[in-house]
Amino acid sequence: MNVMSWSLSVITTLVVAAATTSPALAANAAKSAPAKPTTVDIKDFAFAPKTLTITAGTRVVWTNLDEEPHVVVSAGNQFATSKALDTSDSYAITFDHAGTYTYYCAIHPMMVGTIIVK
Ligand SMILES: [Cu+2]
Repeated sequence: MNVMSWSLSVITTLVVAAATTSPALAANAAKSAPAKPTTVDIKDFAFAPKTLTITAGTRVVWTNLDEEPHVVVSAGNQFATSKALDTSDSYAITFDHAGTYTYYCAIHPMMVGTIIVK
C-alpha cells in the first residue's frame, strides 16, 4: 500500500466513524426542533391521558369528544382557562417552562389531569 492509498484508507475510516456517530447528532437535532403538538382527549368525563409528560415548548391540544361541555382550568392558575368546549371543540396551550401543571374541569371538578413539562 503506497502512502496515497493509505491516506485514503484513513480518511475513509474517519468518514465512516463520523457517520456512525450521527445518531448522537440526530438526537441533538431532534431536541432543538420544535416539539410536535400533543393531544389530550376529553372523553367519558375524563382526560386521556390523565398524566402527560412533554418537553418544554410542546403545544398541548385538548379536544372534547363528549356530548357535554367541558372547561379546562389550571389548578394553580398557571395558564388561561379555556372557554366552554362543546363537542369537537379544541383548546391549546404551549408549555414553555418546566414544571407540573395540574388542571380540572370547571363544570365537573372530579375531572382532573396533569401535564408534566421536562
Ligand atoms: Cu367537564
